[in-house]
Amino acid sequence: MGVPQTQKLIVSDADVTSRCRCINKPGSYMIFPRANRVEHNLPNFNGVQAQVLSTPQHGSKFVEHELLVEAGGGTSAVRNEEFEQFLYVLEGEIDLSLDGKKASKLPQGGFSWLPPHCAYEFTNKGKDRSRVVWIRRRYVEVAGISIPAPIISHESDVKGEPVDTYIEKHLTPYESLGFDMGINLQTFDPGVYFSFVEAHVMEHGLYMLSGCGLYWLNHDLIEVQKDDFIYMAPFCPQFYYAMGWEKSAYLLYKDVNRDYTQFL
Ligand code: UGY
Ligand code: MN
Repeated sequence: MGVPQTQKLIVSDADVTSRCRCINKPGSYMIFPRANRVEHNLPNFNGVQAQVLSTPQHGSKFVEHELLVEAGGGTSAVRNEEFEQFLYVLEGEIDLSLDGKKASKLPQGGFSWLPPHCAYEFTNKGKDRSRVVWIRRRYVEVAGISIPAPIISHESDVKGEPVDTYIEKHLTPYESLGFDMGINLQTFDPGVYFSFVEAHVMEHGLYMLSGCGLYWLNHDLIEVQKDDFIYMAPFCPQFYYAMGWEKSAYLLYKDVNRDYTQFL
């Protein structure tokens, strides 16, 4: 009996798995390159394909997507959710409107933080597809601390400060205790590395914006590059070495400014 056609295909393609860079170590970390993602549709969007990057199914206390928004695509109705949200334009542009007001154009590098129950809608009015990182979590309210107002801005309007061995921009100004969602844009010169191995309760959703490097996670050393997503679980030991010939940069979610009693 001959080898079934499907099996022949698998054998001739066998080397694909040896080149796979996707790693999933639940409770520790996940490396999720674009090449391995599978898209699906979401309710209340038109012309949008969603890549799910992180959800509570594998342990994160936040939900992160990459949205692929076709020209003319976007939300199909006003969204008003109980979650706080962060949007960052990786490529292309979106027109974002809050509370039915005039839309603001968010080009590549544009971002928005929205408090819970902030009504919003967006459309891609450009000619090309846009790619948007979308992070949501449940806001932890604290008596006596007011919930911040929405932010719409661009990363070039945020001042970078030297932190450890690299430059950090706080896209959410989490020096203010009203923010429990920290969003950093961290930029590294080639050859720069952390001054110490970090281990902390805060979990991370990390999106590589440019360049490449080596991430050391829980004693594994892994090559990472532009467009990779990385999840780091609470207390995962972490260390980054920037490599290559250009600066590398990533967008980093971390939970901040709360005492974790919400999980008791
Ligand atoms: O702020 C942080 O936790 C950050 N330095 N971690 C990281 O880049 N892996
Ligand atoms: Mn960290």
